[in-house]
Amino acid sequence: MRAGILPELKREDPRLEPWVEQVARLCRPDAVVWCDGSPQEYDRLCQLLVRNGTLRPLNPELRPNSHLALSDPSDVARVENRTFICSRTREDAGPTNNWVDPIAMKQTLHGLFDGCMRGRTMYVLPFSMGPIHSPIAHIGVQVTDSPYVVLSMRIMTRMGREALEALGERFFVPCVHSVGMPLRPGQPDVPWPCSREHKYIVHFPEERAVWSFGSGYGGNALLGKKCFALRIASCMARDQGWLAEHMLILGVESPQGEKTYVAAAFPSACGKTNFAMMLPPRQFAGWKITTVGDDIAWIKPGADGRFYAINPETGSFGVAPGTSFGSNPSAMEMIRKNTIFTNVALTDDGDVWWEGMTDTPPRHLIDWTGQEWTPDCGRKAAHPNARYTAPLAQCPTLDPEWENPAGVPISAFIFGGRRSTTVPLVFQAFNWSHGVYLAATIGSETTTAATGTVGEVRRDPMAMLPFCGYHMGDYFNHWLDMGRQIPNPPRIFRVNWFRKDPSGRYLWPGFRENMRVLKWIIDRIHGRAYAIESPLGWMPRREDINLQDMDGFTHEDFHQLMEIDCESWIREALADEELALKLYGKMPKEFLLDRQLLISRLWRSPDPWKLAYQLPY
Ligand code: SAT
Ligand code: MN
Repeated sequence: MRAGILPELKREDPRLEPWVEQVARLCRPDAVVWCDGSPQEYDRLCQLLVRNGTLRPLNPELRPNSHLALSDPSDVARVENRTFICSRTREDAGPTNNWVDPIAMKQTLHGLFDGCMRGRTMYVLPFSMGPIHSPIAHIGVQVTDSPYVVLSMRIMTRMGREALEALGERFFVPCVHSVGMPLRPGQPDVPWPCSREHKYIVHFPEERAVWSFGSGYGGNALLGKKCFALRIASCMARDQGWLAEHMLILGVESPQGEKTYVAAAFPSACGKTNFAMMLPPRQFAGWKITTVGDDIAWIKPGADGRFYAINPETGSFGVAPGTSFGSNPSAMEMIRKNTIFTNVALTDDGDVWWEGMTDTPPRHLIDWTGQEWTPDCGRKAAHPNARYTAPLAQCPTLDPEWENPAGVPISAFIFGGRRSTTVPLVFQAFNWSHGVYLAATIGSETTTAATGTVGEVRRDPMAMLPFCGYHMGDYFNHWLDMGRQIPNPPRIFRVNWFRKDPSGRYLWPGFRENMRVLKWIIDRIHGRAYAIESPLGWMPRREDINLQDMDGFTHEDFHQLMEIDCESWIREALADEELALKLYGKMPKEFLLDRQLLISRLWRSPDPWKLAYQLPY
């Protein structure tokens, strides 16, 4: 094999320029442009993409400085089956990741990247994940031949001159991205270039490097996000004693000014953004939810023995369908301007639309595939995984501390999945290790955020199944260990907003009504709320949650929501066994014990538990 950048397992020269030169020598772009992150540069690139048809400017009156991009229909979501963790050994990647020997993968990548940027410009993007100079932040440099990715990275990260200056001669995570379609002379560029044959989203954890080929969409291409901030960062966090998590961060402010921060993990497209930006219902006058982040949290133990979290990102890459002034008014405000929309529909007056944005669809649209669309045509107007990319700074619920380099102190972790059966609305773990067990054994129905089957229950530990860059068993042990590092670890809760009754109706209204559950969580954190001991953990009774003025929500609904069906939970516990078998030697012994305890609690007659709901305390 030719000597190039890929064969080395360690970058011998830590400086940026030689690395960029090496990548350019391999990819052979027509030009190399270093991005400064300025608004002028952003405008220039927008104009370029409008000229070549990738972006369509939206009506400046309705959506100032905003654009629509329509992707290739083969490039609409993360590709988990094409995502690889190429650690030195298969054992390090673990059974939940796709592994290929790093040397073999480098050979493959070398062949793919060789000359892949011909006819294109290679952009160099230095970016900081986290406030520049924050002790929790880290710097990456992405090279890409996609100007759309440059624009998105400018919204999603602190990209450009400042990051470059902060980098100096220090460590950075190198991220190489190509859409994988070199331009041949005389051949016109296509609006959404991407390789239909070859997609490779590759991580080299020991090198802390990312190589992504063949996709221009979301987490496949904005390498600061899932590739660096989760898969590579999770390895850094394991080695350095911190946590890189798929979590939103929000603040809860009481009418008396008491401020509590929590972090919450839900799988992709399960409502993290809605929860992070929630406007409490009117029964909670004076209560305020503030947003620090809606997707990723980097968390380090502070000198005072608490966990401190930052949001490494500056933007929101949120699911558009379902977002409305009813479901998430803050997000709707956030995306009023300076936003890139991908795979949504275009209205006749040059604005955007998607399913769920309004009750009545417009009479005519151009759909996400560029075709004429009418309400009776039988097709969706927006792709179910259509996204907006918007600056978080435009979010009306933004927390004043969101850029504090020290982070915000975390008092609780909330874990959830999408489960139409079995899992109650909310319960609290008995202690840290039980909480880690509850988080590790979450099942969730799959969504359109990744390609593949939708609606299938899969184990998605800590909502990190597609994002943990190393062996899941080691990851669990790391979590257990982190709890031992600090004197008073955050409380851990599980929630499920998605339980249905036998007729398929959602039992819980969700969205802003989730404040009712969050309030109980906050009161538990501060030792103010009652709970009964259920087989699963501490659970609120009806009178422990404010359920005032919930139209149409009955006592019976609450009981169905909170019901623990022992048979189903025994089956859940058996599903843990599958995970344990997969992780064999690395499943923490604490989990095996917790499972035994769970089963022993479940095997008592279910009646006393049902009765507990009626008992006074
Ligand atoms: O990974 S993406 O950024 O494409 C979105 C998600 O799955 O959360
Ligand atoms: Mn996500």
